[in-house]
Amino acid sequence: KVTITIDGQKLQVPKTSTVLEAARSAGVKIPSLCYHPELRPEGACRVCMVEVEGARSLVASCVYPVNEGMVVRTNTPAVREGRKMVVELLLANHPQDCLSCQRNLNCELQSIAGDLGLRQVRFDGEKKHYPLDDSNPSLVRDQSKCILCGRCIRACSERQGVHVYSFVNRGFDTTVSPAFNQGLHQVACTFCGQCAAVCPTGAIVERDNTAEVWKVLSDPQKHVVVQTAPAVRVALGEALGLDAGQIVTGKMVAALRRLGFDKVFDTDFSADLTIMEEGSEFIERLTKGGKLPMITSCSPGWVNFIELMYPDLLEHLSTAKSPQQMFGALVKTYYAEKSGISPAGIVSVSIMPCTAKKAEAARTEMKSNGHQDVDYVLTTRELGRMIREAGLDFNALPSEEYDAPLGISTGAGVIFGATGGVMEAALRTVAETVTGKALPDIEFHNVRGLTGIREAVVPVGDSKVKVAVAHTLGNARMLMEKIRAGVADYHFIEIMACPGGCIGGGGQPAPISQEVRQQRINAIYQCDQAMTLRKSHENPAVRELYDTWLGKPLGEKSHKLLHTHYHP
Ligand code: HC0
Repeated sequence: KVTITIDGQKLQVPKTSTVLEAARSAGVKIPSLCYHPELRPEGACRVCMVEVEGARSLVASCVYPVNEGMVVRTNTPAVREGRKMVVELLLANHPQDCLSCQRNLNCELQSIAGDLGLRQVRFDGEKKHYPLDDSNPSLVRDQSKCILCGRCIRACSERQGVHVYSFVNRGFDTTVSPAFNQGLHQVACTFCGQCAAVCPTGAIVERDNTAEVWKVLSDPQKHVVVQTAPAVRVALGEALGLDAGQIVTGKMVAALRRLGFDKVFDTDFSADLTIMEEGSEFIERLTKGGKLPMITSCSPGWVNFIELMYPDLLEHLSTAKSPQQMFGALVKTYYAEKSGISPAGIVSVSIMPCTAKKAEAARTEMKSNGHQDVDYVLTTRELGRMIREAGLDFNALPSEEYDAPLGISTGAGVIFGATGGVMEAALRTVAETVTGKALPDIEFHNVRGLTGIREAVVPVGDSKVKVAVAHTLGNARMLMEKIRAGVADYHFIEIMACPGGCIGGGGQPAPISQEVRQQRINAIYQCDQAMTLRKSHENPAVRELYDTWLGKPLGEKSHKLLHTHYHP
C-alpha cells in the first residue's frame, strides 16, 4: 500500500493502483470516456485529467500510477477548464443530433457534457462524414459518432479474442474500422455486440427493428406471437429506470399484451425442449461413441465464432437449434396447427438480450414449413424503448402470466440466461434420465459463478462426466485450442459468447459492470428457486408436445424441425 492525498483526503491505496482507481475507491468522481473498468486503460481521451503536485502538466488519471506521498487535486480551475476543452473539441466534431440519436439520454458523451456544464461549443470545425455500415442484421456502425475512445477495439480483442476493429489512418482522418474498411458482414465478426455494449456514444448500436414490429402489431390480418428469452426478465427493468437485478417477468408479460401481441410465450419453454433434445444427443454420443466433447450450440455469437475460427471442430457442436429457433419452428408448425391459423398469417417475434440472435434468425436454413422460424428479433433495449414509446407506466403494470402451452416452463429453462445454466439444466435431466432416479440435490454449484472457465466432474450413474463451462469468446478460444491440440478430456462443454452468459448480452441495457452481472445472475437463480418444477423433463407442456405431436427426442419430426447444420 502507499499513502496519497486526493483533494485533501489522505488515503491508503494498493501501490499498483492508478490515480483514477484510487480516487474512485474513495468516492471521488472523475469523469472518463475511453476508460472502462474491465478493459486495459489507454489514456486516449484525457477527460480524466487531474493535477498531480510536481507533474509538469495535467495528467490522465486512468493511466497515471500512484506513488508514496503523491498529492492529487481533481477539482481545480485548470482541471475543470482542461476537461471542458477536451469535451468541447469532441463535440465540435460530433453530429449534434442528440435528440434523434438511439443513445439519447443514455450517452456517456452527453452526460459528461452535461456534468461539466458545457453550454456552448466555441469551435465550428470540419465534421467527419462517413457512410453508415448497416450491412448486417445485427449491428449498425456510424463512424461520424465515434470519439476514438477505442473501447470497441479493446472489447473485441481483449475480451472476445476476435480482433475485428483497429484504428486506421492518421490525424483528423483516424477512424475505427474493420480491415480494408469492409462491412462487419465481410469480416470475422460474430455479431456478439460486445462492442456496442461498451461504446459510450451511438457509434455502434443494434439494428433497430421496432418500426417493423409496430407495423405488424397494427395489422389486423397478422397474428403476432412473442417469446421472451430467459435473461430479459432480469434486465428489462434497468431500461425503464429500475435497479439492476429486479425480476420483472409479470410486468413484462403485461406490457407485451398492451403493446398488442396476440400471444405472449416464453423461450424458457423451448429451453426445456432444448434440454430434451440436446440431453438425449449427449447421452447418445456418450453411450454409442459419437464426437466428444459435445459443445452447446445455443449462443449464436459462439456458433458464428466456431464457424469462422474453428471450422475443423464443428462436429463437436450439438446439432440442436437454439431455444429461440426451436420456438420459432414450433410456432409456424405445431402452434399454427393447434390454433388453426395459417403459418403465413403468423408473425413470430422474439425479445432477446443478444444482437447475434438477429443474425441467427435471418439464417436461410432457419425455416420450417417454408416460413422463417423467427421473423423479428428485438433486443431488451428495443423492448424498453417500445414500452416508453407506448406511454406505459411499467412500474404500475400488474403482474400477468404467460399464455399456455408455449409459456409453460421450469426452473431449468430460466437458468439458461446465466453462464453455466445450460450445463446445469442438462445435468439435472441427463443424470435422472440415465439413472432413472431422482437427484438428491439438483443444484450444481460448481458450474455456477463468473470465473472465466469452470470445470467439474459429475457422477452420472456409474460413470463420471467431465464438464467445462466458458463465457466470453476469449475463454472459448482457450478451450478450442485444447481440443484442437487433443488435450481436452471433457465430455460436455457449455460456451456462451458474452460475459456472464446472456444476462451480459450485447443487447442488454447499459452500463453493465461485474456487479450488475452478479445482480442479474442472482435474480436468475431466484427465478429458478421460485418455480415448482425445476427440471426440463418434468415440464408438462413439453411432455404433451412429445406425446401428442412430436414423438420422441431425436425422432424424425424433431430432427426435421429442431436440429440444424453448420457452415464451415
Ligand atoms: Fe440466451 Fe438462449 S439462454 S441464448 O443466453 O440456449 O439470447 O436469455 O434466449 O435461444 O433459452 C440469449 C438468454 C436465450 C436461446 C435460451 C439458449
